[in-house]
Amino acid sequence: MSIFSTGVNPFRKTKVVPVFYTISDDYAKYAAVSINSLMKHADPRRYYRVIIMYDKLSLSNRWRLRNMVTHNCAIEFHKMKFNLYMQIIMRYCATKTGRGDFYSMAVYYYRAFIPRLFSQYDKAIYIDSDTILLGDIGELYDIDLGDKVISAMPDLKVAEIKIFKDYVEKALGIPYKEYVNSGVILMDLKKLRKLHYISRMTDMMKEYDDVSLVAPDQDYMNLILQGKIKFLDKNWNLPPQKDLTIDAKLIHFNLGKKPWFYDDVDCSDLFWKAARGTGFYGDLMRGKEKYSIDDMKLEEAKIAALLKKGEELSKTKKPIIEFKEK
Ligand SMILES: [Mn+2]
Repeated sequence: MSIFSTGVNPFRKTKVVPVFYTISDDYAKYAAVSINSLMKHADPRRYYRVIIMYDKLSLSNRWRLRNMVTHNCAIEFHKMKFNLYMQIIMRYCATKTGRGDFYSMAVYYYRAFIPRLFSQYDKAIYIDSDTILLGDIGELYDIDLGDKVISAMPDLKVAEIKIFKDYVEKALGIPYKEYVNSGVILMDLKKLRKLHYISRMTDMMKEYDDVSLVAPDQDYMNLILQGKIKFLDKNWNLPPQKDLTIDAKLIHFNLGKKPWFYDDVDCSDLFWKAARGTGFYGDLMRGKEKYSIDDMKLEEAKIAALLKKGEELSKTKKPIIEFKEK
């Protein structure tokens, strides 16, 4: 328990809902907005634990995040330790180009450590920082996984973009409707521990070290857990849109224009509303003002590079990655 941990005694409440975020300094402000929206929709009868996994997070960012604590929502920090698994991940990321720069790439893998590092929990939620809650996350936690290991939503970008669809089906050998997005995950940690999830992932990273995938962390998750995933209701991982129904629970600003940089993004009003009172509002405004044409071009180039990579890799006759059940 660090000095940043706080909140009421969890034993007085019947249900503790652990929610994990994985960030570095550049994403602290977006995570703060998501956490604020989570707290705004929290059920006063429940107790929540937001656990932030990080490697590089300044003291000032930790203080500002920690100050958001409420009577039934604790904020805790977990600094990633350098171990054998991390070593494999860092080495892997160092030689790849992809979804971000080197450090933010390693951050994508932290979620895979949750089962192993948090043995006190049998069930947990992971959510991306580019999200906004419109409903009580406790309801997501209550979903019964049955005999499945995780619950996640089939990836809409894959269904929508033909290159990604071909990539998933041909290069990974997964029917596109079964390929899920790793931005919102309900995890059965007991079952993931039994599967030795993190070792399976790092084993594959070692074996396929010479292949540069489109979304390696998410691809490996899908390969390892294929057939073990309960498909999550779409309301828990919705793309930004104009007409939201009463059932909308979570907006995910996935792989597209981010509301913190652009004006013409659906649901950006919800984002800025949730940004108020986080202690990061000024930072977010300044970030938006500073966002330049060059930044825009860089972002577009990154997406173009992903598409190009997907196109190249889907030319294969048989899947380039194969997961062997042990
Ligand atoms: Mn995301």
